[in-house]
Amino acid sequence: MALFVDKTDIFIKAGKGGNGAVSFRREKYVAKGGPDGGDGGHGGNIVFTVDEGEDTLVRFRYARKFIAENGEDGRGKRFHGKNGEDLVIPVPPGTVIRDKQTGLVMFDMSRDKRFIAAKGGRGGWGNTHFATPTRQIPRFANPGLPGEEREITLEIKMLADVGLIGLPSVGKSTFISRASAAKPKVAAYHFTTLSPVLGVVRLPGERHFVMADLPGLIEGAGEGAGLGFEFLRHVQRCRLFIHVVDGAGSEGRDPAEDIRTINRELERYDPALLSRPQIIALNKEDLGFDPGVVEEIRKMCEEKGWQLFTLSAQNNDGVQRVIDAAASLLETLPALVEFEPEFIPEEKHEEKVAAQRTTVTQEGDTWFVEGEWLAQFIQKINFSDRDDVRFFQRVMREAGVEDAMRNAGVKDGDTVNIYGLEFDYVY
Ligand SMILES: Nc1nc2c(ncn2[C@@H]2O[C@H](COP(=O)(O)OP(=O)(O)OP(=O)(O)O)[C@@H](O)[C@H]2O)c(=O)[nH]1
Ligand SMILES: [Mg+2]
Repeated sequence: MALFVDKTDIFIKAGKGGNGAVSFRREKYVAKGGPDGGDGGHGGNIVFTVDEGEDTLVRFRYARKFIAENGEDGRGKRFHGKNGEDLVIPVPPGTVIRDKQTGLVMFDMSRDKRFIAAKGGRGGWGNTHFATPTRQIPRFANPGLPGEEREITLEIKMLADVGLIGLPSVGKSTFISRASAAKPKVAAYHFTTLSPVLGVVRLPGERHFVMADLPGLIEGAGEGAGLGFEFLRHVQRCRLFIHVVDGAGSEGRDPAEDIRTINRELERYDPALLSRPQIIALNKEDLGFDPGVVEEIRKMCEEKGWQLFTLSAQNNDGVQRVIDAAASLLETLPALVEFEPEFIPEEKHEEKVAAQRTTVTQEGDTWFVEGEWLAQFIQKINFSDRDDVRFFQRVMREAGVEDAMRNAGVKDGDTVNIYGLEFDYVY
């Protein structure tokens, strides 16, 4: 059996930014030139891309740590450190990336073919940035910032238009082998199919749709029984279900009850699945159906708005009618389900918690305003850009930094230093 891995946890870490350099120009006959320390390079990002040829996450079984390159430190003569290379991780189409801790969706790789899951740290500023009229000889530079890191969960949710659902041994694999070129194993025992199989169903005029044969579902699947739970995630994207039923009750079961069982499990797993359209494919007609049972199912289908077909997949009798019905129904249905990103990286929260993490202390004539977030935030601001400066002012105000300064006793005209940015305070 081919090894099938469709869910796995990995650790990703973007590169650290290089440190800014402290350096001074050396000139003939000049004791000490101006600062010329260059900036550190940015750390490499962790980037996910789609590999169309891949359909499992098996390559992540042994490789679970992904660390992108660090940025190089800046050097004298304004040399900018080299940026770290991005680390590119290809994943199969339909992979959903979640934050492991919260379980929230970070990105669905069917929305776009490229996603930066962890940003590299910014390189630190060299001391060239810190020369001010009051400080001609800045003997410090900023350190590079750490890259983002987190545990994430990768999960394949197959990109199939139609999902074949049903109890074990009802004939799902037989059906897909008639409807497409896919040739999954067919056998009389339960759980013959152990991993999802995709088949392309060809239609007239070069059209097609993608169908997925899934392992059988059983009572309790929605809560983890059997193999069903493992694979129910794959049907979440499906636009339509072909619900295969052993209409002859050949294993001594009641076909109408079987339909209810499967729907209960769908609902338990994800209530949204219950409103997905279904076509009931009453299979094994060659074994003979009880007319009373067929009548009961017909009523149930009318009530639910499901189409009903009888067929014998084994004899290839009636399969085409189910395909045709599925094809025309698909034309009326919305596109494949995509998962919205729900995860908000911490950075966006930083302004809100900023106030509690800001300290204002006086040393000599200068007020120092400090806070870990502030050290990072200030590096993102380009002080020669008016919009950036306005943004900076707004954050200082809204994050409560100005209040903190006033409360500490900073007065109009006092000298304030925020990580090397020195200025006269103006109310
Ligand atoms: N008589 C009859 N037998 C069928 C028909 N379709 C499938 N079978 C038989 O039913 C058994 C199960 O068929 P599969 O196609 O493997 O069933 P499945 O639903 O894929 O089963 P799992 O993968 O175990 O969930 C096999 O012995 C098939 O030959 C049919 O139309 N008539
Ligand atoms: Mg099967």
